[in-house]
Amino acid sequence: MRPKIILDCDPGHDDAIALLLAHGNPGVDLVAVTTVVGNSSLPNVTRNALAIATVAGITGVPFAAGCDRPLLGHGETAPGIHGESGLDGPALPPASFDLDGRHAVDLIIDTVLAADPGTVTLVPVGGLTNIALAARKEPRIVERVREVVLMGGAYGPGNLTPTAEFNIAIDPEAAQIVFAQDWPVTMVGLDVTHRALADRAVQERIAALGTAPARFVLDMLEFYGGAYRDTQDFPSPPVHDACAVAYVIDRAVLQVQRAPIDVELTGTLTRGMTVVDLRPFVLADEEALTSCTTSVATGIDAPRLWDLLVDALERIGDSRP
Ligand code: PIR
Ligand code: CA
Repeated sequence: MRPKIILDCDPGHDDAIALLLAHGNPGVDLVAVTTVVGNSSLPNVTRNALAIATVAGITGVPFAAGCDRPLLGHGETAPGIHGESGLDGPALPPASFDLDGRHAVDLIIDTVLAADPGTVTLVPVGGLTNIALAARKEPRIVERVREVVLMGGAYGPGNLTPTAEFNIAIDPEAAQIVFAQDWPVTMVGLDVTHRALADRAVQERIAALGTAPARFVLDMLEFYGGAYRDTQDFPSPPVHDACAVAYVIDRAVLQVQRAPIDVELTGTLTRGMTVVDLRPFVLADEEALTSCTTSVATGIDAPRLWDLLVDALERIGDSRP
């Protein structure tokens, strides 16, 4: 059975690449796209999502806007990495279809309840506000969802703070709710996403496709790669969110370890940190671990990720007339 994916995103350059991968890969069925404040304001990330849909020729998939702020506090955006628009670099075409009239939380709930149990995978790649609210508003989705594969967190260094990754830190309460639900959650964190960088060889493969969507990706990588070089000293940019989608397509992309995960809410230096219990005696207790619903990615096969991305772009082709 081809997994159905709901992509909950805040595009965002790597979100855009995740969306293109989910659309272009024939092994997964993209059934809804929802947006949440994060890399930029909700209006910006929603406009960006629709622009990407236009570029890639995505039709017949509902897109809905969600929360414009976190559960608590004011949140934070990332103009230093993604620009003021949230997707600086490429020219953004106007939307070619209307948003779904529902709030993202309702679109998520309706989509999960309408599908057969165990068929819908949630792929949150921004703050977890929409997903947490969906679980609270309609708890029956928790047992119906096949699994949650989220990009966020880290057991090593963070990126927003020394200990916290952006997607978790912008709404830690929501993240704690999502990790605590009784559904399988896989955390695809910076520990692996920082090990797959879209270097020159990858960019040359994309350039060789010669299509409009491929050029759009190159324009994105040029801006985003420059920002990563200037602000974080990266030689080439990571494409965080695409790693989560790739894992739904192909388990072999990531090495994953079952482990207890919780989110720090109160630490003065550690709010938003994902605390992953990797103590050897915990991991050795196989019986206790079987009732653990959380898993963490610890390794990545980057060449496999790039093959999937190039293949998806090739299949998308020149989708616009
Ligand atoms: C990436 C992001 C936010 C801030 C920085 N510095 C880099 C976004 C990406 O879209 C990804 O989902 C996650 N948050 C990585 O932290
Ligand atoms: Ca994102």
